[in-house]
Amino acid sequence: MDIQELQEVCRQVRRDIIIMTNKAGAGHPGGSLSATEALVALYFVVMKGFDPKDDKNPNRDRFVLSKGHAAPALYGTLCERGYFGREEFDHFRQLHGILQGHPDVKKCPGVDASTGSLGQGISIAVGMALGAKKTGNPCHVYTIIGDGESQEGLVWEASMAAAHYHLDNLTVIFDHNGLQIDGSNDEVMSLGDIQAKFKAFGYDVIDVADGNDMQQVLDALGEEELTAMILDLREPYRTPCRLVLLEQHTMAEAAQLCGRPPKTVEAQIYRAKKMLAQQILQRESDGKECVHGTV
Ligand SMILES: Cc1ncc(C[n+]2csc(CCOP(=O)(O)OP(=O)(O)O)c2C)c(N)n1
Ligand SMILES: [Mg+2]
Repeated sequence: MDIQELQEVCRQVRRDIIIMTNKAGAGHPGGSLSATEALVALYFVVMKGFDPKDDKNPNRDRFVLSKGHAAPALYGTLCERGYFGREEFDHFRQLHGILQGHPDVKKCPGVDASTGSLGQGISIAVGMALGAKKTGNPCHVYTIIGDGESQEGLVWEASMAAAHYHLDNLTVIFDHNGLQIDGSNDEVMSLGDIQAKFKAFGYDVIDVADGNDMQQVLDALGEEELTAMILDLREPYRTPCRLVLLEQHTMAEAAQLCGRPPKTVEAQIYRAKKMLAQQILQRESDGKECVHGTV
């Protein structure tokens, strides 16, 4: 598949994320959209041995979505990869559907681990990688964690174990979108120098300047020594824009879409507008082009 085809798959996954979460009136569109390129790169290019018709191949690579609330992005990718049909999206987050709010290994084809409790997915991935090493299984284990998720102590316990057992068959992808449910990382609990922290825990780190750029994501995942990859998604205009777009809904609808009380959503939109205004001013003072209202 060439880069244009992969980008087209990403566009389709993005459409599906929006349609799924809108129809269900719940879910996490933001964290799903930010992880789209990483997931499509993994399932269409990087991971070996994935085949919807032969899901039980013991030597195939493994994937754990540690930030399990980004399930819509995983579902969109698995559908594009042929694990199930698009009609399943109609039952997203419904009782007895295969596409639960968080990935369920017993219900959804192609899912390798049930996740959703932040911090646990990376721990499962470490266990899988350790098990593979001990049994001589050549598979590689990939996991995506969120930046808010890294505030969980479990992430660092798992990382310490990964270093102790020399798990060079594990790659942690860190989705650094700068936001979590209650605001920006900096407002909730600032992460400090996250690259230095991963390095101190023994990872070989690559910082990807734009985690929504398919070529950059593929280049980083192609590196031999890679054990941790930081997807930087905090480029101005991305996330605030999405939040402000929610204003097109009534506050009750917007709150339902975010899965948060109206007051919290209102506060986030207010903050997003402030960020956007600052970014527009900054862009103008840097002499960069800026189209008001459509950024
Ligand atoms: C242990 C645990 N605590 C709280 C939650 C509720 N929760 C779901 S998503 C989320 C924010 C996660 O932020 P981040 O990891 O940055 O995700 P992203 O920005 O990618 O959506 C929280 C607190 C949870 N799922 N698990
Ligand atoms: Mg985040």
